[in-house]
Formats: sequence, C-alpha cells, structure tokens
Amino acid sequence: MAFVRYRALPQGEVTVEEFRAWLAQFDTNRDGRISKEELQNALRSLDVWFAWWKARRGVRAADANRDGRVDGDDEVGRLFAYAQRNLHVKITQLGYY
Ligand SMILES: [Ca+2]
Repeated sequence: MAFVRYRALPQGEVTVEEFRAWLAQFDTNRDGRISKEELQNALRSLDVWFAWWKARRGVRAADANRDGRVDGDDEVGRLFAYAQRNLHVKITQLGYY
C-alpha cells in the first residue's frame, strides 16, 4: 500500500460537513461508500487504538440497511454520532439533518 498522508480532522469541534469531507479521502475506491477497511484507515490516521475493532463496530452502528458499507446522509450521520460517542470527536451540533 502506498504511504499516503491524510488530511487531519480539524481541531476542536467538527461539523458533519467537515466530517464527511474528511471521511471521503479514505474512500480509496471512490465508490462513495465507506467500507470497514476504509474506516479502519480513517481511524488509524487518528491514532485510535484497536482501529480494526472500532471500525467493525462503527460500521455496524452506522450501517442501517446492512449492506456492509456506510453510505448516504443517514448512515454518515449515524457514523458521526458513533464517532462522537466513542472516539471523542467533538461535534458542533446534533441536529444535522
Ligand atoms: Ca449501508
């Protein structure tokens, strides 16, 4: 795998738009969905411990239609909420849709 330097999440509070833009860079196959492996890379870039395990839990928490991918406003919103609860990502507002 190529060594890629990812853009970091903004410091402090993050809006859902910033979160989505940050997440999009990990969509390496550009299908507009975030797989467990892609989320794992995202978490690794945050120096999150147990990234593979949290990626699996995060996709499970967010994947409303159970297709194994995080896609669409609803699922990204759910992943955002998961990140807030479990990854200590600060969210500016909760009424995001
Ligand atoms: Ca899905």
